[in-house]
Amino acid sequence: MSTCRGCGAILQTTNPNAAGYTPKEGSAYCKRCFRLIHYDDLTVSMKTGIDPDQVLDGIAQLNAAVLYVTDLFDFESGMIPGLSRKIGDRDIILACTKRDLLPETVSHDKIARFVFGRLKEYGIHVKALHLVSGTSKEGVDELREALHELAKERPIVVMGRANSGKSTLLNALANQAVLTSSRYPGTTLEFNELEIDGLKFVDTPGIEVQHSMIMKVAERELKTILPSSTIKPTVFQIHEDQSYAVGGLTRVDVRCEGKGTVTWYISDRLYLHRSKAETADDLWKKQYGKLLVPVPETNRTITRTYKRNEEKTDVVVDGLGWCCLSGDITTIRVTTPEDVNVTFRKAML
Ligand SMILES: Nc1nc2c(ncn2[C@@H]2O[C@H](COP(=O)(O)OP(=O)(O)OP(=O)(O)O)[C@@H](O)[C@H]2O)c(=O)[nH]1
Ligand SMILES: [Mg+2]
Repeated sequence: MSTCRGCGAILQTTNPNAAGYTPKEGSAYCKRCFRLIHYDDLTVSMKTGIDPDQVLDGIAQLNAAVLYVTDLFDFESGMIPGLSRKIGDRDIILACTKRDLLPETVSHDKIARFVFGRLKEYGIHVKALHLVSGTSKEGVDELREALHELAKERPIVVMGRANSGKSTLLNALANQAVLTSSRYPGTTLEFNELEIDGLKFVDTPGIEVQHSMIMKVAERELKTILPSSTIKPTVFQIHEDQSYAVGGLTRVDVRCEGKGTVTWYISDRLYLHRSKAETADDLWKKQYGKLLVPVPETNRTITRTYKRNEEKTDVVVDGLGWCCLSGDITTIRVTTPEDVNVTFRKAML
């Protein structure tokens, strides 16, 4: 049985609503990939339904070297629990992709130091780290060389969270758009082999981004929340308590006992509203869903409070971005939809 070149699904001509459907026998791509590639139109959503354990177990069963792909913008989402347990003994190269989304002025060394620090905390060991971009092709030639050295007659399996940029990176390595990529998580549906310069690669379905803002908004809003060009940080110098609303998706209230700086790293298509702490509740109540859009698909929220020490701290909301806090900001309250991960970390940039 043949499979779709774009997503790996088994091609079939009987069920238009299921994966792999094509109206024409002998097609190279399924209808879903065809619509995604040519019209950016998602006919069948697979943001849930791909079993992460099955994917990890499938990867573990291959006698392969591993290209682990994480997204530098959504870095915390990319750290996969159980990864060391299941494939920790493999030869792993980590490709941190979407380098083009971070300001060019930030040095590679600084980012690499950050990444190695986080890997240590998560207990993940890799042979090498490459900072790359599948869209601008930065770092791709060096990665290709490293993969040739790593492979030693074995295939290379490409793994990572959904939407991290695996298929885009493989297309960049191949110098042609063979695989389907899209902003909708769950684009690649099955293990999908392809050969590049004599090396055998296996593209895999992304591990579901369960606790991310991506899962809490309607698919049409992904265009708003996912950045597509270099992030321009928005900087606020503050002297009093303040509140920030990212549309109706997240609210961050900060207590400032002197002078502080709040720098936001989010998509420039998102509406960021700053207000004084006293007026923030009223604003949220009156403007939620009006001025403060987009809103999540759920009304259930959770608020976390964090006491900051001296370190420059990032408050990261999976799938949305982060804000960096420094100076005399002492307490931070973060409100997000329930079940979205929030991480307080030493500043990345
Ligand atoms: N700016 C930027 N966007 C990227 C880069 N790589 C991927 N993207 C975008 O990220 C989104 C996801 O890319 P995919 O290649 O489909 O990601 P994937 O990891 O294969 O996703 P699944 O198949 O769902 O697991 C798409 O909108 C890509 O255009 C990159 O290096 N830079
Ligand atoms: Mg893919």
